[in-house]
Amino acid sequence: MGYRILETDDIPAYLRERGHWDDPADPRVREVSDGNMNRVFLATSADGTRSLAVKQALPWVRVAGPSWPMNPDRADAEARAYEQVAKVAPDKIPAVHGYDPENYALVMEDMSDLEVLRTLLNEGAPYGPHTSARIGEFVAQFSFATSDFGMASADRKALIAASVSPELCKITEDVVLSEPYIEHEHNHWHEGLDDLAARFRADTGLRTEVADLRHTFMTSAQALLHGDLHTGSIMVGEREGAPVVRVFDPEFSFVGPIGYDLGLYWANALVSQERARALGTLSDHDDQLRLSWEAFETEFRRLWPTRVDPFFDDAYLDRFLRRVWTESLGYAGTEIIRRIIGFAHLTDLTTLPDPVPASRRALLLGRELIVRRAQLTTPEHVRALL
Ligand code: SR1
Ligand code: MG
Repeated sequence: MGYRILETDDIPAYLRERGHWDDPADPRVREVSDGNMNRVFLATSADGTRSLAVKQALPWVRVAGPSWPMNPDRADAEARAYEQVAKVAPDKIPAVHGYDPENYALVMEDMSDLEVLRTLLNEGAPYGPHTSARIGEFVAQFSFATSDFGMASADRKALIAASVSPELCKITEDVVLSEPYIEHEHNHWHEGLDDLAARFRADTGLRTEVADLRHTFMTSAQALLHGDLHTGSIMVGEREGAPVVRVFDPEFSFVGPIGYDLGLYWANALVSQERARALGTLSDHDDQLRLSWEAFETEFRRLWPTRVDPFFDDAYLDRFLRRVWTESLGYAGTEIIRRIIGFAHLTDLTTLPDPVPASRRALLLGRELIVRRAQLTTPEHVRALL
């Protein structure tokens, strides 16, 4: 039949065709698309006991429309990432019931009983003790398993080849890792930031550091990444009295530098902290970088003895983790900056009564993280910057 773009009314028949719905009554369907790229529908039985999510990649960037075409095969990358995570951290992603490569559509667990982490934080909620630790573990488990420490060399080469994702990587290379530092039509910012935006574009030292991070992003095939691990890609809540943390939306997945995943999480946590500071609602924000890094490092070290290639010795592990830490800081800086003077801004800041003071602080922090990443060797050093 070929690729067809699903509308709300198509979902009941689609779910039946794909063998996901055999109740006599059709589900009720509503579109809940929220991210920049795709459409998401929730299909629920009349009595509310059964519910599924259908996510489809459109042949364009959803928020831009057909004027920004985008290959829908990014859904293949998402399905592949879920498949890999399911082997090592199934408790940290939604259950995937099926992938339809012809229509670039995933049928997944409905997580609407959980909340998007960014939404909760924006409402003033604290992180609590579990969220950042689970995220650090997630990155460690996923990245170790898909690195040369967790996979045999030939299998890794096959994974790298299968996971090449030129269009989505190009988005990141452009909107995160170059456009904010040049004149570009995608860039926009609050007029109160005119001077800083101009200063960043003229800052050749900053630009060279971003070029270094960009080149690392393009060439460092450390592990399969989520690729867009911001707080809008994380859901949190409680089920049967236990905390639940689920990472979703890995469509930007490819084999790249592990620090890109940690860095995106840190950037979004730091921006959220600036929001809380502006509103006087600071709680446990200050500790999230440390909690996620310590959980990442602890889990990576726990997995280290299982490595497939013992030539990588313990001293190399220390060196490797140091590199991941430093690159994570740099990527955190680039993510903060692009979210304020580039494309795709964050509601954390845009919904503040006056976004300018918090945005200025965040921009300057982002710059420090990039240019001083080699000197900032502990979470305490980063805390001191704040
Ligand atoms: C054109 S897409 C802009 C951003 O949305 C996604 O969530 C990624 O963060 C991307 O950079
Ligand atoms: Mg997304």
